[in-house]
Amino acid sequence: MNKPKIALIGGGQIGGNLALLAAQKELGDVIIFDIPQSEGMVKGKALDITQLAPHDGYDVSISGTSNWDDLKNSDVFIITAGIPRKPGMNREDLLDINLGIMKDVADNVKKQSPDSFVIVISNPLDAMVYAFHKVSGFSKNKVVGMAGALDSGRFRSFIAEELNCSVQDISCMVLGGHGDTMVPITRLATVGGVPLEDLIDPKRLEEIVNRTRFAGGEIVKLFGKGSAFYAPAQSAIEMAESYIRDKKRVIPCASLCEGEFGINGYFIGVPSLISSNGVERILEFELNDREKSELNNTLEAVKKTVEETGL
Ligand code: A3D
Repeated sequence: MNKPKIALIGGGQIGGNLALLAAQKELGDVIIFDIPQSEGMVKGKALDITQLAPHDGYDVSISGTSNWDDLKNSDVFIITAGIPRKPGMNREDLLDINLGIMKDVADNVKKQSPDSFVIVISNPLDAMVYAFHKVSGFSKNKVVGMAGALDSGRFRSFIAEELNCSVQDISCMVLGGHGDTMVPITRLATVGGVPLEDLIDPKRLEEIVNRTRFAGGEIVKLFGKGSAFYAPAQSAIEMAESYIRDKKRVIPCASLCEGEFGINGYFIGVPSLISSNGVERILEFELNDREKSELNNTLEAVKKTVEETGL
């Protein structure tokens, strides 16, 4: 049986880590693609990860290329092509450059692998995943954006730190757009089944929510150049694994809503079940008035960026 073929579009900080994590999980054979000027860099990363295999024991092939033909019949694409933020920039500042790149990538993915499952990571995320879907014409279950998985993971890690308990026992979701308007649903968060709101007082919880909203920027500021890459890579790998291994994980992802949560025609972070069919369904639930108003606010922010794409 053939191994799944995983194509990573963009072999920078996140792309390199995606390659390593995909190999270590033996999700499939990995090809890292980048622009011709960076072909040596992705071929070098592929060799380096190949030479890690004797120590770790994975049996997959890893290669680098700048030739789209090498990506023919790939099963999964994870797209990080574009530029990341610099200190002082917000994600929307990346729109013009990354939109041009995304349109080109969507055309090529469609040409090489029209049946693939596509995970978009490039920012501004909600507009980039929208653009990929529009340009490629892929069915909605085959295109998804990675953001909620990362934002929820960040929220979980801050709660674990606050309560000095295992992050494994913290369950929570962050919905909405991947920006400062994201919506951590504190009402439904639990720690080993115990409601989070019974464990942390409202004022402190609000501080943790705010830190979650600006967690990406906190890292950008510390780095001084570029944005987070370890946790974003692992978040996307969880989504790819759920598709490749039909795990049916429920992960907050930017999925195309067609009526769910009263949202129509936009990709936005909602709880999404990922199986071998792709985004098989969105799990809808009743929101309270505050959550509805926050989701509406984040939707307006997403709409504004999407409108700027002109698509
Ligand atoms: P970086 O290390 O700069 O890698 C981007 C790579 O894309 C570089 O190697 C470029 O050469 C390559 N590239 C540029 N144009 C093309 C093209 N046309 N085809 C193929 N490759 C190309 O950035 P990074 O890996 O740190 O971040 C990548 C993207 O992810 C950025 O847009 C970030 O803002 C975004 N990001 C998103 C999240 C989310 O949670 C959604 C988190 C962190 C970063």
